[in-house]
Parts: sequence; C-alpha cells; structure tokens
Amino acid sequence: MNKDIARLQFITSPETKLSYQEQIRLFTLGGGNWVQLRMKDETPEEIEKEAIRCFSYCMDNGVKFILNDHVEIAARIGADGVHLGKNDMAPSKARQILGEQTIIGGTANTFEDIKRLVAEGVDYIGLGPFRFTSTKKNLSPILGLEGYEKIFAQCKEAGINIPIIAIGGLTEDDFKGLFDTGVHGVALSSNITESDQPGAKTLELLTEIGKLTSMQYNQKIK
Ligand code: TZP
Ligand code: MG
Repeated sequence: MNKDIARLQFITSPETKLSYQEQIRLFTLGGGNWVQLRMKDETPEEIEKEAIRCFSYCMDNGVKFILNDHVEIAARIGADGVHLGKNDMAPSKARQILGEQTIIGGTANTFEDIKRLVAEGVDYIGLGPFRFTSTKKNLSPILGLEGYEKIFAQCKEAGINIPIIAIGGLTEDDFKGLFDTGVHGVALSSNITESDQPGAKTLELLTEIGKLTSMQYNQKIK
C-alpha cells in the first residue's frame, strides 16, 4: 500500500447536520482523497459500525481512510491508517498491532511532541491548532503562523523532515503562509462541512493547494 500523505485531509465534523457518510461523499465528490473519521461522542460499537460503512465507501472510491483514536477497530476492519493524539495508544505500540503497511499519524503541539512522534515511528504529524476552533474540545495552545515558523526552524536544525499537516480553524486564506513555512499539507473540517457546497469548496481548496505546491516545485527546480 502506498503511504503517500495527502496534502488535503478531511476530518469529519460532529457539528454538522450531515451524516458522516454524507460528509465524506461530498468531500470525495470535490476530488478529495484522504478522510479521517473522527467520532468523539459515540460508543465503540457505533464507531465500528460507522467506520465499516465509511471505509467501504472510501475503498470503492480510491480514498484513504484513517480512523481517529481506535487502533483495535482499525486493525479489525483493515483501515488504511489511524490518527493518534497524546492520550491515545503510543504509536510504537500501534505499529506492533497494525504493521508496517498501515499509516500512523500523530498529533503535535510542540517541537518536543514532534521529536517524540518521530522516534515512535509515525508516518505523518498533524501540527496544531493554528487558531481557535470549536470543532475540537480541550484545545492545546494556539500556534499561529509564528508558532509554525518557530517549530519548522527547530525541525530544520534537527534534520527532521517528516510530512507535517497543519490543522485548526483553517481556511484557504491561511494556505500560502502555511505552505511557505514548510507544511506538507493541511487538514480541515468545518470550513468544508459549513460550506453551502462542500464538494465545490473541496475542489477550490485542492486547486489552491495545487497552485501553491507547484509554485514551490517550480522555485526549487529553477
Ligand atoms: N485537532 C486540532 S484542531 C482540530 C483537530 C481535530 C479540529 C479541526 O477542525 P476545523 O473545523 O478545521 O477547525
Ligand atoms: Mg485522539
């Protein structure tokens, strides 16, 4: 399985009238190909049922399916990956259970978190929050662009070069600044689900990311 880490990652939202499957369907309609199912208020049984439904839709449509928090469920259903926060199972333990082929992502708020996650063998890091968001409860300290700049400078100094995904209250107006700091990609939830047309919004976001990343590429080969 290829572990290409997408530049646009969709995190399902608990705060919309749309069902999880409908959120995912609209995102993929707009061309998105990486989904993280994040369910915080449901029982493990409900999460497993929903994960099976969403994962089979994703498989049929060539979309990577990452499950938030639940390593055992991910292992049972054969999900493409898991995303783990500080209070979840350690990524190194998840790796033992899930194997080398499964994508493991971890959440970071500081450079120390990044160092720990790299040592634990994650495949990508979600770094945030960029700004306040009501999508996540118990939010870590807000980083802002300055926070990203500082942490990227520390990563460079330490020779750390893992894909880092920005998250937290993002809109496309933030993309240029963030890609300039060195992020590999961005993860969004409410900006997509709150849009009148989540599919069209996704396409817009992908187009903007495509412009920014091809600009970076052109600058590198000049
Ligand atoms: N982790 C940090 S912020 C966040 C998560 C899961 C929520 C992102 O959602 P939104 O609506 O894009 O701010
Ligand atoms: Mg978690």
